Amino acid sequence: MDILFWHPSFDVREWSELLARALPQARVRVWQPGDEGHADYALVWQPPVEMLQGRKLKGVFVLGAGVDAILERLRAHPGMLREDVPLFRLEDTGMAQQMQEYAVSQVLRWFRRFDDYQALQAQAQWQPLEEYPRETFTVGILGAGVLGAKVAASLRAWDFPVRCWSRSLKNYPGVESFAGNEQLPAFLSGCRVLINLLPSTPDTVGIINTALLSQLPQGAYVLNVARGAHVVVADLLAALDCGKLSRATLDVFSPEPLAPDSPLWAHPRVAITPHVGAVTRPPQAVEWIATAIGQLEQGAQPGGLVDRQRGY
Ligand code: NDP
Ligand code: OXD
Repeated sequence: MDILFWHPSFDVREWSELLARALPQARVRVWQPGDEGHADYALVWQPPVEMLQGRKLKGVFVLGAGVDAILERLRAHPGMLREDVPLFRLEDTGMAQQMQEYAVSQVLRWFRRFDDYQALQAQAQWQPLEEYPRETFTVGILGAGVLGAKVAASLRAWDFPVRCWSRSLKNYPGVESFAGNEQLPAFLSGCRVLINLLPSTPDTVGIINTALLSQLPQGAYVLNVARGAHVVVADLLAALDCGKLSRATLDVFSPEPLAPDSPLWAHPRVAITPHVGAVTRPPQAVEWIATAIGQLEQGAQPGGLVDRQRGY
């Protein structure tokens, strides 16, 4: 079995060793320009167009949860990947726990007003602030898939009211579910905190804009850990500056890295992390891919199949 590998920054040695252990029958090679040799599978992140073009592969595995980058490239170069080659993405493989850590720590920081206390400390002010009632500190999650569902469960464990919004209705314990554009206003009107965990698709690009933000309660908080393309930055800044939003925490940007002259860097009520919400963990990812390849070889259908039309 021949596996092609391409990633702009991953440690190829580590991945090759893990793959050799998990799939001893596989020969793994890093794709080089001009390589048109036989391959059964490809493991990729933002691959060059020529790497996959025309190849009759049994499967392509994207080495992350989001497939927006490869699908955008595919829209620009329709011949880049044959229609009959199944495209898979990673489901969880250790990312859900990281997202839970990020979301819970951020929500608790806002709920306990630690940023406000930090500002008071800078002025040497001893001033207890009014507490936020937990029962109205509702957290709403845009996107209720693999990561959104786990983040919702972790916030429920802290007894916050939690709601989610997705395309189809969900039945997650203790979580209020809203679905479709018609239920978006009702969902938003109760979100003291809005967490974005949607995939970036033609339907969701720019969704966090003035029209959406204006439907949140006054003084809401926004956490974007999905994709930068979801946020209209000028609209977010306007909502912060007029007091509609209390604070925003952003992990993802368009483009990345965030430009040094972006007004987001210095904004006193914006917190920034460099796309570290949940990183791919090689051992778990390889285990998951090896299992999926085993299933494909047996004629079974593994999870993580991407619907190219839907965009996720
Ligand atoms: P999933 O595909 O499992 O979940 C996507 C969710 O979004 C589903 O609930 C889906 O609804 C919903 N959705 C999609 N389109 C729409 C729409 N038009 N309207 C309403 N709901 C919609 O993805 P994951 O949970 O695995 O990952 C989510 C995203 O998180 C990734 O696409 C990636 O961009 C981002 N990410 C960011 C990382 C970081 O480090 N910051 C790391 C990993 C991922 P339904 O269930 O009804 O289909
Ligand atoms: C991903 C990411 O999609 O790292 O996996 O953002």
